[in-house]
Amino acid sequence: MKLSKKVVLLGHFGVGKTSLFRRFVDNEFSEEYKVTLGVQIKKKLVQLPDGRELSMIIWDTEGHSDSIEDTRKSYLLGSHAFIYVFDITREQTYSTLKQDLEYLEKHYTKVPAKVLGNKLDLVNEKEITSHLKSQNIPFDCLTSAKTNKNVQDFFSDLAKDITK
Ligand SMILES: Nc1nc2c(ncn2[C@@H]2O[C@H](COP(=O)(O)OP(=O)(O)OP(=O)(O)O)[C@@H](O)[C@H]2O)c(=O)[nH]1
Ligand SMILES: [Mg+2]
Repeated sequence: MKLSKKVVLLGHFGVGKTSLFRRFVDNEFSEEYKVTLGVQIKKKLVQLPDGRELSMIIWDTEGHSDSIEDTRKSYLLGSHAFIYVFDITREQTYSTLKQDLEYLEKHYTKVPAKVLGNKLDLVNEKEITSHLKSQNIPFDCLTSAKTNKNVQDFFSDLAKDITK
């Protein structure tokens, strides 16, 4: 049977959701900022280490400015994983992180949520890591959609996680 999973990119405006999506699916990047309206969906075939092939259906949603509760429920329903993206250069984009994760956990109990800090090319990795830790900001990975740093590894690990 065909293995297929829905993965949803979430997070504040301009954090790089679309850029990560384009980098992973098409290996492209643009400096130009075009706000996403609604959602765009693309499929990416991922080869798993055990030989199976996963059809990852990735939903790139429009950003939210306040709380994640503003996100349409239809984007979230039926998901197998959430990727919560924030911009490590803008504190405001992770100011609601903990409440947002609690909201997802409460309403989508069985769906894992991974937290990604993006735009790693703009900061010093050691400094930002200790800053986030000192603020108790939980994150799974730091990436740069621009340089491609950690992007492929992040999605490969996610693919393994959701097909265990
Ligand atoms: N330097 C740098 N810029 C980035 C990176 N990722 C995205 N950007 C830039 O940040 C801006 C916003 O990126 P988008 O990918 O459109 O952000 P988004 O989260 O999809 O925004 P919305 O759709 O409005 O929610 C664009 O100008 C991108 O070029 C990154 O890793 N490094
Ligand atoms: Mg977007």
